[in-house]
Amino acid sequence: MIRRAINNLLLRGKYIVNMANNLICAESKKSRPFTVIVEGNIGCGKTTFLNYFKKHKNICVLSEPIDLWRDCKGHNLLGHMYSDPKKWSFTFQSYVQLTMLNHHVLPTPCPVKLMERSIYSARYCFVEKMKRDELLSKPSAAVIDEWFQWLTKNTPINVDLIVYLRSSPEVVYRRMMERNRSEEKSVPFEYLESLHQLHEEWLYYKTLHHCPARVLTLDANLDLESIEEEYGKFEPHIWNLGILNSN
Ligand code: 8LK
Repeated sequence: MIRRAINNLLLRGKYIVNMANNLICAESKKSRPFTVIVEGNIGCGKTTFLNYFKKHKNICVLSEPIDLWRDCKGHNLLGHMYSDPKKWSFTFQSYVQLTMLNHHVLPTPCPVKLMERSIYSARYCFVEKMKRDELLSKPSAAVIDEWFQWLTKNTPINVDLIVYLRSSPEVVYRRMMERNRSEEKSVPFEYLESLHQLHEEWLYYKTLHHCPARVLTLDANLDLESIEEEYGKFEPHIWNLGILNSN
C-alpha cells in the first residue's frame, strides 16, 4: 500500500519535473532572439547592410568589434596581423574567436539579433585561409580548431539565418582600396580572391564545412545607390522570421 503510494508520488514527481523542463524550454525558446549572421568578403558592403537595419529599435545590430581588434589592452592586433602575419595570425584569430563568441552569447531584449560575421566565418574562411597559406602553423590551427569545436558544442551559439552578401573579388578589391583602411593597404587581390572562393564553397555551393542555418544570398555587386533597394526586399524575411520566433 505504502509502496504504491510512493510509486504514485514518484511518477507524479517525474511528471511535474518534465512539465517544468518543457516550460523552461518553451520559455528559453521564446526569449532567444532570432539570430541573423551577415557574411561576405572584405568590402562586400556588410556595414551598409547593417546600417540599413540599425534604424529599427527592435533589431539589435552587432558590428564587427574592429575597435577591440585594434586596441586589445593597447595592442593593435589587426595591424600586427597584416604587417607580420606569420608572427601574429594566431594571436589575432584567437582574439577574434573570443570577441565573436561574446557577440553570440550576448543577451538582448530585442526579438532580432543581427551580427556582422560569426565564429563560423572566423573558422571556415579566415582561419582556413591562414592555415592553407601556412601563416598559421599546423599546431596553432589545431588549437584554434579545438577551441572552435568545444565552443560550438558547449555554448549556446544559435544561428537562424545567414545573409550572404555575394560579391566578385574585383568589386570588393576596388571598394577596399577606396575605403583606405591603413591596415588593409597591403592586402593583395589574390587574398580577396581566395577568401571569395572559401565563402562560395561554404555558403553558395555548400561543399565545404557545415552551414549552421538557411542561407539567403544577395547580390552585393550592385552600386551603393541601388543596393538599399535590394536590402529592402530582404527586410520581411528578417522581420517575419523574427516575429515567428518570438511567438
Ligand atoms: O573586417 C575587418 C578586417 O579584419 C578585414 O581586413 C578582414 C579582417 N578580418 C580577419 O582577418 N579575420 C576575421 C575577420 C576580419 C572577421 C572574422 C570573423 N575573422
